[in-house]
Amino acid sequence: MARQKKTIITCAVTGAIHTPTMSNALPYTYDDIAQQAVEAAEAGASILHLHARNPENGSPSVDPSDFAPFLPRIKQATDAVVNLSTGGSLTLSIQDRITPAKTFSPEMCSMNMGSMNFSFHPLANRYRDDDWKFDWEKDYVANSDQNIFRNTFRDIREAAETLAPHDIKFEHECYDVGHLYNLKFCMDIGLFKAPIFIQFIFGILGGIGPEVDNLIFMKRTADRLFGDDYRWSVLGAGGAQMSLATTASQMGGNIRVGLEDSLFISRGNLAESNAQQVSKIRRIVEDLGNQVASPEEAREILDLKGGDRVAF
Ligand code: KMH
Ligand code: ZN
Repeated sequence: MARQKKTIITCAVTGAIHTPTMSNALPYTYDDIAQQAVEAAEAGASILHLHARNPENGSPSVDPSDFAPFLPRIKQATDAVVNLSTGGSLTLSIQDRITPAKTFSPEMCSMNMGSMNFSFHPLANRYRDDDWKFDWEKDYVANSDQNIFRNTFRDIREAAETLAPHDIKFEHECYDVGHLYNLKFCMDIGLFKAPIFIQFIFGILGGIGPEVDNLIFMKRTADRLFGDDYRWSVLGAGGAQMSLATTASQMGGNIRVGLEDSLFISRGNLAESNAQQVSKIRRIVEDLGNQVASPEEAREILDLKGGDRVAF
């Protein structure tokens, strides 16, 4: 596909993997999610990938009432594209998971492209029993070794068909090469229209590992399957975040950072905020000779419907 001139930075602000004990910087109140999202946009993120959390204890939430308090604040304070997660729970049904996207009709939302093991249970070993800040955290993390992240073809079809009237661009989350073939099948039956936006994901336990060879393999496969009909971005989970983002930007791709994907700013050092990660990767991208896309440029590259057509 043609090399893109500007690099879109997505910031995934809080997610549903990490828990409050793991970092004081992880936002979970409405105020903190709003503030960190706005600061990430000011630092150079043109897309904000957002999950909600219970503001009392930080547990992941797909309840629209936990999105409603921060979405208008973000919209008023930034021009960034809002992208809502539809993968915010490893146990709830696809209909529950897409309820926030259905309610708020954002410009973008995630679309997970296959069922898989999805685990972060090794993180539980880093904490002693009395370290955990909230009751739910230890079991949530330790028991993720029994998670099946369910995204069957029927789930994907239901999500795509339910959301079709909203004209939302999907961030197709592909955690392994087979997910690209799932996506191709879904495109061929007319569920998604070009240009599609693929997030290549590396380093989730249950998905493909964070090696550069794998990035090249995923990219080549996508080139073969989708030709000019796709745009792409890379998310390295954990320690691979900054290095894979750097490589992806040099290869002409877009990149995703944020505390959803890694809590660190460098090896062994927790990030102070989402904005700190965005500033770091922006500096790297620019030092290496690329330019960062503005929200308007991201809208053009991804053919988005526009910030005036959302319902918040
Ligand atoms: N947590 C990421 C590895 C979603 O929100 O739908 C993938 C993700 C999924 O962002
Ligand atoms: Zn997410």
